[in-house]
Amino acid sequence: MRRLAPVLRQDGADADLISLIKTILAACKEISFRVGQGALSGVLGSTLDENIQGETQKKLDVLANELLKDMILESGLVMAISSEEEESTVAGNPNGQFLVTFDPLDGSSNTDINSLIGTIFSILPAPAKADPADPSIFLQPGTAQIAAGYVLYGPSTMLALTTGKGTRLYTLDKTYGGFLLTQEEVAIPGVTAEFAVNMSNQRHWEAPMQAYIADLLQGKEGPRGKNYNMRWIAAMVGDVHRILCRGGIFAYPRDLKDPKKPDKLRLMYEANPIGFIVEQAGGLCSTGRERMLDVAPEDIHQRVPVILGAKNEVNRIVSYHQEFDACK
Ligand code: FDP
Repeated sequence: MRRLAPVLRQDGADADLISLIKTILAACKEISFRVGQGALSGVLGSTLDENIQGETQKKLDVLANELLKDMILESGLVMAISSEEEESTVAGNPNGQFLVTFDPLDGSSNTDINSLIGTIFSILPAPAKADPADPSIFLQPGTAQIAAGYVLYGPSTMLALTTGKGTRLYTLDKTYGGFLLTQEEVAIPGVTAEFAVNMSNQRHWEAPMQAYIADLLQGKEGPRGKNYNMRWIAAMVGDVHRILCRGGIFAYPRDLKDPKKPDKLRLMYEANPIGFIVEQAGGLCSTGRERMLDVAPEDIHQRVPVILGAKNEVNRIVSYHQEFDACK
């Protein structure tokens, strides 16, 4: 089985990029170890604090954030980092070539139930001669990403990674201590009969999403003429991983439950890296109205609607949005 570095070299990654990816993964291996120890590691449960998003921080969120932040900044390879758990960006080496934005622990409400969680990261180019303390250096569209990945902490610890040459899956070999290539090329089938969405929000969605899901739920007797199955892990990394492994679609659409917060997922460290991984695996990622990787970011913590996975289904959801918008 092949190790990570030779695969990255074959894909044209230079030594600094490989070194940065290995640094991120060193932090992830430590997170994986702590997660694996569960209650024995003393890091389950919540802190008394809220993060910038107003969400209660889990102890593991804080630990994962500190590990990633410290190790990435110590590498000297990055100009700045941006994290879900940090209000603003954190400056690094003014001469660093890269920026890294990450969600240290996605799906953290799953930590206390021994279920899937993961770390999502995105590597962007650092603009030349920029101020490392200026958060606007991160405001680049997803198309600018140099690499993106997630590490899934499940029964095995897995890495999905792209540098723009396809999406590859690696598995952490805990005896050797490194990630080994276990799937050379991920290909998401264009057609599916499986969807993942939080149905408890159904009544709050916009009309096109309501109409699309209503059609799926009618199954064989409805306009789609086949039965659909639903799966919901409630951690985006987990749901996306299933889609990379066996297809499907995932949506966290806009909902009107709280008009001040119509979208849930974060563009820079959730939707964009996952969108890059999904596109490189032959799928699509959209807001419903725009390709995710084309969205021009306005804020490092910006939220967006997310619809991703099987090409045909994402295209169909986009067409529901177009029809709806044309009639407005
Ligand atoms: P979490 O808040 O637990 O970190 O990142 C947001 C996320 O998880 C996604 O991973 C997941 O798909 C979604 O939120 C679940 O949120 P709801 O339970 O509010 O639907």
